[in-house]
Amino acid sequence: MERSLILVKPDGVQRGLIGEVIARFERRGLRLVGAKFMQVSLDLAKQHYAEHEGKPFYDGLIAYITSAPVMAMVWEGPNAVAAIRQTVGSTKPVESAPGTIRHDFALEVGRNLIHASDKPETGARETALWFKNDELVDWKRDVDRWVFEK
Ligand code: D4T
Repeated sequence: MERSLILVKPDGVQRGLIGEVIARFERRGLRLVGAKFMQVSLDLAKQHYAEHEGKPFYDGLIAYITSAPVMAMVWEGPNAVAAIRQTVGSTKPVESAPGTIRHDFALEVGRNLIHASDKPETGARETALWFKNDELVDWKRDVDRWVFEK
């Protein structure tokens, strides 16, 4: 089953949007496998955003993600990465489709509320970076057969 790391970033936490974000993924039919409320260390922030090192927005990005607590979660489902990216919306909130999280709650790329893994391989890598194996719950829901075709 495909997995994606979701972070409700510091602005989303401060604005009281954790529940809103969780509700949207629950309604979509995705299954939660791990969650923790945490302060991001500088070391973890640098590992998470390693691909952006050297870019003009890098320092601001590290400062933003470490500025206050985040809600880190792993969600799974068939095509979870694509489904979640669709629900999240484009990186730039003003380019996000109406009805997406970033469209409905954000205006600026540097305050875009939420992170979601961009590829299935990234989902696996980011899950391993943010969560230990014993923090992830392998479980089934009674409703799974009504949401998942197989
Ligand atoms: P994240 O990784 O935060 O979910 O965002 P995306 O996956 O949608 O977008 P990304 O990796 O391209 O960018 C990571 C992060 O950098 C910020 N950013 C990005 C920025 O501040 N200015 C920029 O021009 C870009 C491209 C926002 C998200």
